[in-house]
Amino acid sequence: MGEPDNALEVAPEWWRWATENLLRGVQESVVSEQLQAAGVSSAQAKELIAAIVRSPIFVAARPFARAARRHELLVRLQQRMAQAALDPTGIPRRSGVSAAELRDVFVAGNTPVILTDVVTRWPAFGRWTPAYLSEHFGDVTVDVTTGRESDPDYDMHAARHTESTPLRDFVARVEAARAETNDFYMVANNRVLERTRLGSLLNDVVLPDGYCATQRLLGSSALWLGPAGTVTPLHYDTSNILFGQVYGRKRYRMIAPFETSLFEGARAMYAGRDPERDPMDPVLVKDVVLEPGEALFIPVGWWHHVRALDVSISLGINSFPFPNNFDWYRPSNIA
Ligand SMILES: O=C(O)CCC(=O)C(=O)O
Repeated sequence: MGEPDNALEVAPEWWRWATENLLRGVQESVVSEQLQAAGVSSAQAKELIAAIVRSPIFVAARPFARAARRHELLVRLQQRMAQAALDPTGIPRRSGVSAAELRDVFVAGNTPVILTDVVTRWPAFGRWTPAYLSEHFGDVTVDVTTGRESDPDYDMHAARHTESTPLRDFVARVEAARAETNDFYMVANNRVLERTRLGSLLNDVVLPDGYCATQRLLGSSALWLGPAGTVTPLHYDTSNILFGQVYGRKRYRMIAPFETSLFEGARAMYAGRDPERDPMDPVLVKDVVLEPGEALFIPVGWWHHVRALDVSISLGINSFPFPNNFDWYRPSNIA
C-alpha cells in the first residue's frame, strides 16, 4: 500500500477495517500499529483513527457495539458453564418434580428435564395406540401432512402439504409402512384436537397439581402421530412445551439458545444446520431418546430436532399456570 497524503486517501477497506476493530474495542494504539504494518504512515494512521472516532456514525454505533460485546461475554459465560456440567450432552431424568420445582428450577432456569413419572400416570398411557385411535375415532376426518419427502422445506411449508383423510386410513398407512419414512405425519399444525372430536382424548391426560391450567388443555395441546422415520427439523419455539411421549420412541437433539452461531443462516425459526448431517462442534448438542411414558420439558428458545424411532404418538402441551407466550423472541429474524 502506498503512503496517502491524508486520511481520506486511505483505501476504503482500511477505513472499514479500522472502524470495525475500534468498535470491537481494540485499542487505538494497536489499530495504529497494524495500519502502519500495512504501509500507512504514522501520521496518516493517527489522522484516520481521529477521523473515525469523531464521525457521528461511529459515535452513534459505539453504544450498540458495547452492548453487543457485553452480550457476547454473557453468552460465552453461559457456554462455559454448560460445558462444565457433569454430563454436558445429556438431559437429566427425574421423578417427583413438583409444580414449584418445575417452575423455579427448570422453567426459570431455562433447563430441559425428562420427567419419568408424568405420562405413566395418564389414562392415555397404555390406552392410546394406533389401533385404539382407529377403532374409536376412525371415522373422524383429520388433516395430516403428506408429500413431505419431495420438499426439503416440508415443515416450513406444512400448510401446502396438508390433506384431509379419515383417521382410520391414516392409521392404516402408518401401520403399513414397512420402512422408516418421513413422507406423512400428523403434526401440531394439523390441530386435530381443536377441530375434531379427537379433543375428547384430552380427558385421558391428567397432569400433576399445578403443572398446567387443566381447563385450558384444549387449545394448548397438539397431537403428533406418525410412522418411524418422521423428522421435525431443528427449530425453536416461542413457548415452553411439555412433550409427552405416549407410544413409541423419539430421538431429541437439543441445543441451548445461547449457542448463538445457530442464528447464522436460520430461516424463521428453523436452523440452517442439520445435526444429523452437518458438523455441529463446538455447539453442544444434547442427544436423548425419549421412551414411551416419558415427558420432556422443552424450555422456550431451545433448538430441537426430533426423529421418530418407532411408530409414535405424542402430545405437546404448552399450557402452564404462568405466562408462556414469548412471541417476541425471534432472534433469527434479526437481519
Ligand atoms: O415430535 C416432533 O416431531 C416434533 C415436536 C416439536 O418439535 C415440538 O413439540 O415443538
